[in-house]
Amino acid sequence: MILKEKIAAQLPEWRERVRKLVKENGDVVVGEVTVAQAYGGMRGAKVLVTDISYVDPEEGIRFRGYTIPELLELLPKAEGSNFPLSGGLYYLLLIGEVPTFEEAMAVEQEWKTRSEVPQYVFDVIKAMPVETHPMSMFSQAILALQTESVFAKRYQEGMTRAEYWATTLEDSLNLTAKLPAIAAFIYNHKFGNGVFVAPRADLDWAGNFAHMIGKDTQAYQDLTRLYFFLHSDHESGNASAHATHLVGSTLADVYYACNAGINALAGPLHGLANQMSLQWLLGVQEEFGGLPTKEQFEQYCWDTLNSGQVIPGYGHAVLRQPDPRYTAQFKFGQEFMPDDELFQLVEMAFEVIPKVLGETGKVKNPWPNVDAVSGTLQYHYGMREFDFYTVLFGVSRMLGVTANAVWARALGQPLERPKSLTTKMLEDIVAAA
Ligand code: CMX
Repeated sequence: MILKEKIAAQLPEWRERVRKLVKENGDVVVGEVTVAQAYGGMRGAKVLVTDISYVDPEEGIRFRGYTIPELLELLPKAEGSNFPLSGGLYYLLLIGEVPTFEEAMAVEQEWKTRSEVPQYVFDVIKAMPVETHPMSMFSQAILALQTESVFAKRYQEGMTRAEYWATTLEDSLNLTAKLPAIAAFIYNHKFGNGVFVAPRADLDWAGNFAHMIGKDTQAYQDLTRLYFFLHSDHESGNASAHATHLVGSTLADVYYACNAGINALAGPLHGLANQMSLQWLLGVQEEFGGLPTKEQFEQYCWDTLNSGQVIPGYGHAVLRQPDPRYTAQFKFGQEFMPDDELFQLVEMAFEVIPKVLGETGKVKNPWPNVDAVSGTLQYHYGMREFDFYTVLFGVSRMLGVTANAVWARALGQPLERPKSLTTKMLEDIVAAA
């Protein structure tokens, strides 16, 4: 298998690089931890390592050193499409090189051969009350698949440490291959007629998701390709990536680890913000019976802030410029739905909200994040079940976290175990300082 061979070839050099770095420079100080960080969600504490992506405050995400606009150019495209194959993205995340079309298709082919979802997974979903949140169904489905883990089976049989990463790669491919079909099943079961739609042999991983939920247009397939590309990874400190890494660090297999990541993504401060942003925009539209004037919109923003709420889709813990994931989706909207009134509201929001947030004097980043537009694009194509949006995010995010899981195993990243202090200890440290 192409991914296994390529990683195996890179491993000796990587292992030596990390071994040397830690052995010869293990005492070099990377950063300090302040009282505010200890009590403030570890914001900005430099304690994780990943080479798969990096978020620069000004520039946004780079996947393996490449920006989003660069990758939209460079990654191989699905047949008849201008948008990247997810298989090519996964290759890039795992191998660190932009693949050829053939290499991207080799990953797509790997996924196809592993894509069949066992019936018991669908039965688990069907056994849940129909009002269950789609994220809960998605989480349960991934957990149900744990019984398939090659890593767990081989661990029981006594595999050597050298085999950890390859069995984790097996699990990662087996799991990610099934995610579009699982997500589509949840969508059809909860919001459609409950019929299972088989994937098409001629379609790619992302395009097949669009097909399996009955949205067979080129435009929606392309939006899905873009969406699955943009949401895949955002370095290691975000909650879904970190939760996956933490659980994986116990040598729990990828299914357990990804289940934790999905549960983290289900929180409103993380993956759920996309639906809140759309709801807020629909509220504006309803209030004014369509597009407001800029003055009316500005007042609406102040009313939201004065009532103690945040403006969803704006602000970020790390970024200090418009999120390039927002910009890529914004461009998609400009090209494919310029006359959509809700999208025009998104455009107006970009002109009004940063100014308003700037005037509060406290918001560190007044610019839009990835969630400020993603729901609007889905809404345009008739995906109006807000509860489902985070599942889309989850399908994509699993590409990043599983790629990280493979490399964490390959480089022998150990059990994560930071240290906690008591409030009294912090007070004593402060007094002594
Ligand atoms: N609307 C109103 N107030 C905001 C704001 C926004 N969009 N963004 C930040 N602020 C406020 C904060 O609530 C904070 O106020 P207090 O001091 O009164 O508590 C102040 O500005 C400073 O916050 P910050 O340092 O700029 O931002 P944080 O790192 O604390 O928080 C985030 C980041 C994303 C939680 C915040 O900007 C926010 O709540 N945004 C709206 C929700 C959202 O879009 N979330 C999705 C983020 C993308 C993701 O990670 O998935």
